[in-house]
Amino acid sequence: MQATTERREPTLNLSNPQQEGNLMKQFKQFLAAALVAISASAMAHGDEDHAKKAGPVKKEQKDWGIAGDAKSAKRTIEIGMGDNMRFTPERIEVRQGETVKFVVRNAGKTMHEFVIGTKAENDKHAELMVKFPNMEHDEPYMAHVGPGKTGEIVWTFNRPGDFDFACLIAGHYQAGMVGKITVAASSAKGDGHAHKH
Ligand SMILES: [Cu+2]
Repeated sequence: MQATTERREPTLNLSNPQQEGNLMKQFKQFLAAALVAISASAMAHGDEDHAKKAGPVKKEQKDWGIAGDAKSAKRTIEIGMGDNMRFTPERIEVRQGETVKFVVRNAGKTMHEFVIGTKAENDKHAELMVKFPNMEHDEPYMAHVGPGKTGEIVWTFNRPGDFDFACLIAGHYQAGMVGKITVAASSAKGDGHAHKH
């Protein structure tokens, strides 16, 4: 037994230090390549999103509304996102039936996202994002915005209630990157505009 040899990974064959060095080198190269691949896919995620927005949006009724058409959006709300894990503004009020175009600007140096949902839905989704940080998620009620970029979504709030908007990127949601949306029930039938006498 040679007690003087350096002990490292027990699974490697230490009888040949040269071979061990090569293995280590290969492993490091592999790691470097993997990191490049990961960051490339993270970037592609953002770009891809822009391309997708041009295509037809799938409209599915959610508790917090339904995908809207840009041409019926009479209101634009600008939202700022920052690396301080905050949205500006943090509170939004809309009326039931309103279609809003959100212009979401990322002033930070890291990726952020704007996801509308119920608190319960966002909680669940955020948990998944922690388990699978690279999971693909893209829905008409979310915008993934790269650093310095701007994203847009159009959403129709056809159901009243209190909802959230949030950045579900792992760590961001947990740091409090959440805002509130209140959708006031339209009191009158019709669109409420025609009530002047
Ligand atoms: Cu974020």
